[in-house]
Order: sequence, then C-alpha cells, then structure tokens
Amino acid sequence: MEKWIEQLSICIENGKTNKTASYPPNMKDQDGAEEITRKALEAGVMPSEILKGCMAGMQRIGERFARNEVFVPEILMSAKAMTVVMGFLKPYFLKGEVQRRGTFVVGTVAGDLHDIGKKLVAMVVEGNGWEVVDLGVDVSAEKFLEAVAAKPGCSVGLSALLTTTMVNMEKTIKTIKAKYPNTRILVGGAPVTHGYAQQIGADGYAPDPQGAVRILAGMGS
Ligand code: B1M
Repeated sequence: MEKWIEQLSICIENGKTNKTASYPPNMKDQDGAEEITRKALEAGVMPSEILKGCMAGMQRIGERFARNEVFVPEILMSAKAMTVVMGFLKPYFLKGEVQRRGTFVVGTVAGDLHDIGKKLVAMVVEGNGWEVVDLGVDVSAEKFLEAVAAKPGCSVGLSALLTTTMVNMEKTIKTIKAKYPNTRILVGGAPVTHGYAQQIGADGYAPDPQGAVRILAGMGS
C-alpha cells in the first residue's frame, strides 16, 4: 500500500499526469498519477490515504519552490497531476450523500488563484450533504455578497493560500456581515490560523476539509 502512496507523491511532485505524458522527460513511459491512482484504488487503498500521498508531493514541490529550485511552471504541472487524482477521488467524497443540510458558498479570496485546497473542501463538504456553490478563485467581496443574497441563510467559506491575500478575508467578512450579519463565515488555508480567524471576525477556522465539515455541522445552515 505504502508503495502506491510514495509513487503517487513522486508523480505529484514531478507533475507526471499519466504514462503517455512527455513531462517530465526523466519519467518518460512510466506510470503517472492517473495509472497509479487507478491501481491503488483497485488494490483497496483508502481515498484518504491517496490524498495524503498527493499532499506529501505538493508539500515537497512547495518546499523546492521556496528554495528557488523550481518555478511556477513546475508547480502548475504538479497542480495538473493533482487535478487528475481529484477526478478519481470525487465520487468517493460524494458517496453517502444525505439530505442537504444547507448551502455552503465557498471561494478563494480576491487576488488569490490557489484552487486545489478549496476544491477539496468543496468536495468533502458536498459529500457530507451540503449544497455547494463554488465561486472559484480570485473572488471579490462583492461577488461573495451577491452569492449570499442569492442563497439566503447560507454559510460561507473563504480560502486563502497567500499571506498577501489572506488580508482580503477581513474585507470580505465585513462586506457580508454589514448586510447579512447572521451569515456564518468559516475561513481556512495554509497561512490562516485560529487566532487570525478570530481577529478578522470569522465565525470559525478549519485547518482541513474535515474540520470544515465539523464546524459547519455546529453552525447550522
Ligand atoms: Co503558490 N504559493 N503561488 N501556486 N503554491 C504557495 C502557497 C507557497 C507557500 C509556495 C512557497 O513559497 N513555498 C507560496 C506562498 C507564500 C506565502 O504567501 N507565505 C506561494 C506563492 C508565493 C505563489 C506565487 C506568488 C508565486 C509567483 O507567482 N511568484 C503565485 C501567486 C498566484 C496568486 O494566487 N495570485 C503562486 C501560484 C501558484 C500556482 C498557480 C502555480 C499553483 C496553484 C495552482 C492551483 O491551485 N490550480 C501554486 C501551488 C500549487 C502552490 C503550492 C505548491 C501548493 C498549494 C496546494 O495546492 N496545496 C503551495 C506550497 C504548499 O502549500 N506547500 C504554494 C495542496 C492543497 C490540498 O493544500 O491549499 O493548503 P492547501 O489546502 C488545504 C488546507 O489549507 C485546507 O484544506 C486543504 C486540504 O487539507 N484549506 C481549507 C484550504 N482552504 C480552506 C478553506 C477552508 C478550510 C480549510 O474553509 C473555508
């Protein structure tokens, strides 16, 4: 089992999407994220373990990026490989869907293009019985406000991956609460902390998708 996870993390780190992909040249003709995920699922590896393998690969490419050993194109290839895996995992996250618990409007805040973690949160929350409205990335406070107006009583999730964009969470919260003070707003993303969430007036902070589900369950719709 661990062999699959390690191989998958290597594919994610190196942006190897599938066997026929010519990138990266040193992995030519080797299985990619697609084949390894399929084989791992057939071998009974839990989707949550597969996700851990992906996260390890993303972590490593992120660290190499921070050391200036790789650049944005390499990270984009890793993100592409991870998107392939997420396509396989989605049905598992959506399994066991129950009656809708309410509506969750989610998006990555203004200025921020990071999509993967937010998509995971959206998938897991949806799989736990919520109607999810995913506004995408680089979502302005005004766009969040429009979505809240269209879904009265919804809960809102804000994601940010950059220290420079997490500040936009505060503006978004203020904009929504000024008009809809009872809207429950949850924040998350790598640089966000519980303390920061409190400081900017969020109603909750989740470090991961399961945490988001737990907090939403406590918030009501
Ligand atoms: Co960017 N990037 N990036 N990047 N990128 C980071 C975040 C960085 C830490 C890399 C580094 O330097 N080590 C760094 C941020 C530094 C900082 O602010 N402190 C960084 C930078 C600097 C940048 C650019 C500025 C680079 C540049 O252009 N010079 C640029 C910014 C662009 C922009 O947004 N305006 C940029 C661009 C990109 C790409 C577009 C190339 C690509 C994103 C592609 C995409 O998303 N489609 C990318 C990627 C992939 C990364 C790393 C490598 C991986 C992020 C990721 O997807 N992780 C990242 C380094 C890293 O994280 N190790 C990095 C996997 C994902 C599953 O985890 O998103 O953390 P994560 O989500 C988690 C939790 O955080 C949580 O649940 C998820 C699952 O556990 N979570 C929530 C997330 N949102 C939540 C919301 C919730 C609850 C939980 O409730 C609502």
